[in-house]
Amino acid sequence: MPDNVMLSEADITLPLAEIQGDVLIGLKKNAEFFVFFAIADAAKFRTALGAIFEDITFTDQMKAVEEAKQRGEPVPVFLGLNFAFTATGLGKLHPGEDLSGLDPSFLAGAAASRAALGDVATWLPEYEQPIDGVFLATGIDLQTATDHADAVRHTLRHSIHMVRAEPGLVRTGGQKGHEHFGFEDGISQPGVRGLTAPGSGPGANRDQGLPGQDLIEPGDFLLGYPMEGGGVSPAPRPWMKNGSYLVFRRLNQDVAGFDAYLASQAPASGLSADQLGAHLIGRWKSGAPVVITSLVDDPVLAADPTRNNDFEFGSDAAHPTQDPHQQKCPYVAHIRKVYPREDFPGESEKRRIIRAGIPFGRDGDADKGLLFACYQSSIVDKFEFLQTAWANNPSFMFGKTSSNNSPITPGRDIAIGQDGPRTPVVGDVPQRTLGDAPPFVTATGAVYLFSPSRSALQAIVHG
Ligand code: N7H
Repeated sequence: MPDNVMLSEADITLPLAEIQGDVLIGLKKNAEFFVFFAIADAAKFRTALGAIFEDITFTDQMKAVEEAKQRGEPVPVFLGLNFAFTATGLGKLHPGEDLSGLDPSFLAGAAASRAALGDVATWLPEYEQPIDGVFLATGIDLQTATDHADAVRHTLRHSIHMVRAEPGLVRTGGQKGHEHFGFEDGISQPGVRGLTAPGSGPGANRDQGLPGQDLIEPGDFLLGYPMEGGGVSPAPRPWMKNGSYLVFRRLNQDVAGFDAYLASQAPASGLSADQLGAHLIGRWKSGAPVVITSLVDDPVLAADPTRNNDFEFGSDAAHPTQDPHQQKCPYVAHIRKVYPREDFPGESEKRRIIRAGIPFGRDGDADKGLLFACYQSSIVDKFEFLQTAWANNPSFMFGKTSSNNSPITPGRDIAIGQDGPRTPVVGDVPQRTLGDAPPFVTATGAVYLFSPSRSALQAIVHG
């Protein structure tokens, strides 16, 4: 999350100590283990959870860490720990409780959505096994995170079977913060009303945090709160309030294939391979948005949080960045597909997720990619909608034209789109349809989980 998560005490409306630390702010990690497990003995699990309860990280702690960073103080070294459970896990921990009313895709489990999402790759065998929960254990480096995860596993050892441990690690060699294709990640996250400080000072937009960072209702991420567009996110039982759904996807990245595609399609696109890569993602590798700087990278802009997210694509005539005919950023660009901003006013805001992933694998490894993680109040209406209705849909964004009035059919998202041919369309006049790209990102495992509040975790401990 951008560096402006600081509020005066009077502004705080969310019970931050109730919300697990990864949900809204993220555990701010260099290394993170996702340790998936099956619960072998629920009674022993309650006892073990009680024994490590004080180690679980909540949002008030993460906010204190953020504030220390903003004051320029050294960030205290801390070990992040969060828990989340699948529907089967909640069933074991809340025997007899009616879970109906929870998100249908959560209840069905991630495997049930594979065909609808267009997933074709084989999952690692562990993800075909029953999984009841995950703990996230973070640290300042891989060794610290490993020791931390081992200590938690030791505490839980008589109550769980470990199914799979996924080590995530930020990249090294000057690539910290960049995902494996080489692009800076984690720049744009939604602001959250009740947590993110609204813009202040003359001319500041009080509906944004940092410039361009729209403040979104908390109910889009947490159960039991008002949502964008009206209504309250359903928390069918009182203990579900302040919880959030966690979508985990182990996404392999074919970096060589992605680079080869850019090199092969550059001539037809009228751009260099670097420019084409930036146009298909929507940002340069530095993070600078192409709608602001279309043909040359601007690392100074990229590094400035007051400017690197301050853009719109479409209909907001008052905004200096306008691009109705994809002269600067194609409609197929990953960030324009999954967050079309003012291309789709009113709807874009309802589809926000909070991303909390981390790369896995090292640069030379064949098996590498992103441990994609995102939080939301509805898996159906957020992650699954983004993947199927927008990223996988070649016609989205709908109804757009070139400046000579010919319709634009953008194509599937080149980063994550699947479920059919991917022939991205770039440029205005002439529009250029590029060659079919195989999916460079494939899911080799996925789990849908629920991240409970502090009270809900306490209730698990007390049975
Ligand atoms: Fe994406 N990439 O490098 O290609 N993503 N993403 N993502 N993504 C973003 O602005 C990437 C994935 C979103 O607010 C950036 O923080 C890769 C899934 C959303 O303007 C980059 C993978 C989904 C945003 C990447 C991947 C999303 C976003 C720009 C998989 C949801 C914010 C950095 C391996 C279905 C858009 C930034 C905004 C940004 C990449 C997965 C969604 C560089 C490699 C599965 C909502």
